[in-house]
Amino acid sequence: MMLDILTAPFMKEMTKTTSNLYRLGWDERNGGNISYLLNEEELAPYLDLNSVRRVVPMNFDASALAGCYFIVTGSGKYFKNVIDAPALNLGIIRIAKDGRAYELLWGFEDGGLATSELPTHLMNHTKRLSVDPTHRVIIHCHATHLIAMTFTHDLDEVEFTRTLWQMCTECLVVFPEGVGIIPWMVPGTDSIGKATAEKMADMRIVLWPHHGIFGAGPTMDDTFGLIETAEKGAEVYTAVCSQGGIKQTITDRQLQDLADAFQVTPRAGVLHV
Ligand code: 2HA
Ligand code: ZN
Repeated sequence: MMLDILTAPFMKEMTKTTSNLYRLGWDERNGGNISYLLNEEELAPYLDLNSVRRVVPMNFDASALAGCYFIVTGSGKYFKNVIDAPALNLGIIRIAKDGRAYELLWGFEDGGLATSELPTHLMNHTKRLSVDPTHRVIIHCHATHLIAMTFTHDLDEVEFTRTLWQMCTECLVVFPEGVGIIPWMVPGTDSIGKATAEKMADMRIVLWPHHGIFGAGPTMDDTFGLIETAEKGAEVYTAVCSQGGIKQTITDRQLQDLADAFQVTPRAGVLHV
């Protein structure tokens, strides 16, 4: 007999994370999307993996992920509503053998589809898995202060990274590789997926100016924590600017000492020591 899938650990992580993102104000309306790579052993107690509900074609090649399972948020669905109706707002999909479709195994019960940002999610997963075999989670959200900062701060990655590192001592330790920034682009497209995934080769955070952020990591906690930490840096920056600007900050020398103490390697070219 199958266990109740609503009690599965990965399901709880999805409902908790979508609720938290909503509560934090980073996923208004249908904003944001999450995809979480699952393995067969995690799913098998809850789901008949031979029973495909629907096959949905995709217009890009995801063959690098053929046979991979993901739990994903739905296109047009509200994070606010996930906790009360997971089977409407979430879906479990498997990438088809030829990489040109996904098979829906569970969820999207009103005929819904996987997130509109699926190309970016799948391209990011492919890229992150090629550099980190433990990788599993991609989260996109509309983190308020980070979006605001893309209006007021230089969009140069090195400058943006240094500012975030300066705003909270934790930032450098949590994302020593810094943040990637792509140009403004139309969301939901293959092109924005490709541009984001290119950055994901070296970085787990990519900013979409005037839109939001993508984060990647091996666990839901880790990925959520990464986004939270970057957003905290941006929130502090906002307060600092509104208090009249920076009078003193963490120096590059101090940031290097911090990196040495925590044994992380800061992105090259940011610190001048
Ligand atoms: O799914 O956030 O970028 C809604 C979005 C698109
Ligand atoms: Zn978005």
